[in-house]
Amino acid sequence: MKRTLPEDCTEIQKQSPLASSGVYVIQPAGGSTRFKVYCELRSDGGWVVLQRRTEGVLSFHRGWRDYKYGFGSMDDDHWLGLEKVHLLTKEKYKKWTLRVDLWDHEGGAAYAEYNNFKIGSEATAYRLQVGRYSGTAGDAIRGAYAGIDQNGFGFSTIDRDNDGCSPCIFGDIAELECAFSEGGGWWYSSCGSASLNGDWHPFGDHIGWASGLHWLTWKGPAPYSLKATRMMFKTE
Ligand SMILES: [Ca+2]
Repeated sequence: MKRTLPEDCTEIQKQSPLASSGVYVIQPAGGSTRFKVYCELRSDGGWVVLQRRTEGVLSFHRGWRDYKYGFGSMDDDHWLGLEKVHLLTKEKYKKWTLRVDLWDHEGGAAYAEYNNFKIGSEATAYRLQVGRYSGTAGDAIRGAYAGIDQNGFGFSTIDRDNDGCSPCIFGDIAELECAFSEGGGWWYSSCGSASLNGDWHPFGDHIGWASGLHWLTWKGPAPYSLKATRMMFKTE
């Protein structure tokens, strides 16, 4: 008999309620692709980790291919890969919640959750879709002011520009590519208020960098680079 793999981290938790967080192999519904994910198994569900930052050793200053397929190691800092998130969230019969956890350098923490989370195919530049916001960090994806909504935007990297700036004007600065100034890859929309894949900065050197880990509806307006971040998603 062919062994069937769990479709996601929620199913792992359902099959083994005592299972602990760690690296598991899953196979998204309706496909034959299987891959490793880090499952954060908690009382509020089984979460697939998309992104984790805790230090500066692993560079996030990378191109399209790395953001597509993922990089880093699953049980440490990493980026799961947009193609895998697409394969999981394209399933018609499931709905997903995205959770973003943020930690500052002073011992504080905040989070943002979005229902109806989905990532489009590569043909849409892995377009971001999020629904209703809830949480304590503010809705930085929709932005601290109008015109910078990242919901519905494609992904940009240093070698793939989908940021809507041609150029964008910020004061006396003309910005052509958000991925160059803010770093890493993100669903930049006229750059915007959220950017968690830039350069990691240690305590004491964490204020003022355009390239830092930003969630400006929680820490702003002066660019504050967060100590740690985690993005993860689970079925609703
Ligand atoms: Ca541009």
